[in-house]
Order: sequence, then structure tokens, then C-alpha cells
Amino acid sequence: MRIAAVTLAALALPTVPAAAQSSFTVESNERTLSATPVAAFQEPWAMTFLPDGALLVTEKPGTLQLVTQDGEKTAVSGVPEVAYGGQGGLGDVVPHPDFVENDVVYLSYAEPGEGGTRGAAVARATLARGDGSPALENLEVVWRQQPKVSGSGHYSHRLAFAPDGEALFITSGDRQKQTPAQDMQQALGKIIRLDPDGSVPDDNPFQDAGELARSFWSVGHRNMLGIAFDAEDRLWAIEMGPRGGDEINLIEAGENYGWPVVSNGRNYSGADIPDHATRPEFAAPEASWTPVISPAGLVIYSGDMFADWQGNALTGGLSSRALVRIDLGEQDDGTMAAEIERFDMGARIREVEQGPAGAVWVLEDGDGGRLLRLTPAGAG
Ligand SMILES: [Ca+2]
Ligand SMILES: [Ca+2]
Repeated sequence: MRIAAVTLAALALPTVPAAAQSSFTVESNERTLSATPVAAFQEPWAMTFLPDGALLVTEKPGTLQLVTQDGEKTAVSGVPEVAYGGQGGLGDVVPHPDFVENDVVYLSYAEPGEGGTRGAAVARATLARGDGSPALENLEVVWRQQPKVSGSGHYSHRLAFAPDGEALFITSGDRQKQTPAQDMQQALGKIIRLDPDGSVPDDNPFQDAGELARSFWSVGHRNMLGIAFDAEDRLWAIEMGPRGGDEINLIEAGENYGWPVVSNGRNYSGADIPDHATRPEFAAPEASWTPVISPAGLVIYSGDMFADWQGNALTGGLSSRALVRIDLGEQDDGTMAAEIERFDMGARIREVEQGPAGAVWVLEDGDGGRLLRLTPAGAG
């Protein structure tokens, strides 16, 4: 008991950042950015800015960190137990649209089931910060991925609120089982739309395909590690393909995005999968990548610091060790997206956010992954 008490006390103490690491530069083929290390984490997975400029950063093994813009970290108590392993653990974090009034945040995580099965879950809780020992209170699970299955991959479990704050969108990956993405009796390989309290809206598109399907917004997805609304209220999701065929999709209610029937990539076995163009009944990606970038994190930029990026999507690249900028306007080929710039980050990038004053913040992947603030080189 005494050891546990000491551990809790240590967790609650702010961790003063080590001597600030010096900035370095990262480059695309057209510009140079200054990258300032702010803090380092144990397998960071996602982050979000709170309205006052503080950050919440998730660490996959199960720790939620409250972080100042100077990199001072304090672990938040009250995080649910997570099924850590493979791609699973603590996942995304987003504030409720009315966070200023209610201090509510939403978290996703992998949770264990019976017989070694696992599934993603989403919970909401009040973030109490008053006394310097931040805690999640009144935690309530609002969604569970059904069914729980074996394995520990492709949870997806990325979160986004509709711009009006009236709906929560959850990416629910195919759990590496593939065919459930086309099965209306399983929530795998779907984008889910719920009321903020977890109830199912009666204007979701699949009202007559079974009780579970009433929660689906779109189907036929693989592993979506980014979801975001743009300034025109369009919903975008970015999805890892197999060997080739990463996708960014414009998400419409009731659409089928084709996985695993079609993909612009091929299976890891080398077996071909028919391309999207062969089956026009499935919604085709607005852009796809072969070789893959392994996209992780998605934000639509709206700041002033990089004024010419407004309306562009930014995604992190894992295998590509990159920050990728994507134009979301009509392209010559009739699609609505195209990569326009790629920064060599020299590390797998797990997450990207727009921070105060329009700086771009990214999280490196893995143990010791750094939080970096990106600004124009020479702008200080
Ligand atoms: Ca985020
Ligand atoms: Ca697809």
C-alpha cells in the first residue's frame, strides 16, 4: 500500500522538462521549418489542445498526460484500464465541444473481453484540474466496438465531433479481419455516429439493417487513423491500405468505401485486390498512396502562421517518417484531394495538431517519442 501511495504521489508531481533540447530544421522540397522539441513521452499516440492552450497527450501503455506549452507534464489519474499490446492501448482524446462550460473529455482505448478477445471502447469523463492533481471523474463508457475479437490490430478508434457539437464520430477499424467491414451485423470497418451521450441518432443512414447498423455512418473501411471536419463541414478520414493503397476519403452518410472487396493496394501475401476503378458502386478515395505513407493523425489547417496552408489537410506518416500536406480542392483528375508537400521528419510521426498561433505540433511515434512544435524557419 505504501509503495502504491508513493507511486501515485510521484505521478501527480509535475515533471520539469529536461534542459530544453535545441531546435533543428526539417525540410520539404520547397521550404524549411524549425522544429522545437517540447517534451518526450512513452509511446505517445494522440493529443489535443484544450481551449486554454494546455495539451492532453495519450501514451499507449495507458497514461494520459496534461502538458503545458512549455512541456511540463502531469499524469491524469482515473484513466480506465487499457488492453496494452500490439496496436492497442490508450488511444485518442478530444474535448467536448462545450469543454469551457463542462470540462468533459472523450477517450478511446482498447479493452479486454472474454477468452483473450479485445475491442475498442470510448468513454467520457470530467477533467478536474483544480488542485494540481488532475483527475478524470464520473467516467462513463459511451461506446464499445462489437464484436470483440482476437488480435490487437486495427482498432482505429479515432474521434471527431461534428462542428455543431451534436454528434460524435468514431472510426472503428476492421481489426485485421477484413470481411467484417462489409458485414452489417458487425461494427468493424465502419465509421460510427453517436449522440454525445452515446445514444444512437435516429437520422443515421442504416436504420433498417439491424440494431447495430443503426450506429453506422459509413462502411467498408480498413484502418482509419485520422478523422476531421473541414471549414465547409465536410468529413474526411484517412485510412491505411494494405501493401499500397493508403486512402483519404470524403465521408458521406450511407456510403460504402469498398474494403476488402476493392483497394488500390494489394494484400501482404502479394495477392492482388481489384482496384477501386473496377467497382464504381464503391466510393473511391479522393487520393491514394502507393507506396504507402502510413497516415496517422489528421487535422485541417486553419491558422495564420502558414497562411497558404489554410484548408489543407496535414497527416503524420509512420513508415514514410513524414509530415504530409494535402490539398482538399478539386483536382484535374476529378478527385478532391492530392498530396502537395512532404516534410522529411526523420522519425515516424504518430499525430498532428494545430496549436496556438497556428504553429503545427506533431508527436513522434514510439518510446521516447517527442512532441515537436513546427514554425517557419527563422521566425523564432
Ligand atoms: Ca488530436
Ligand atoms: Ca476504399
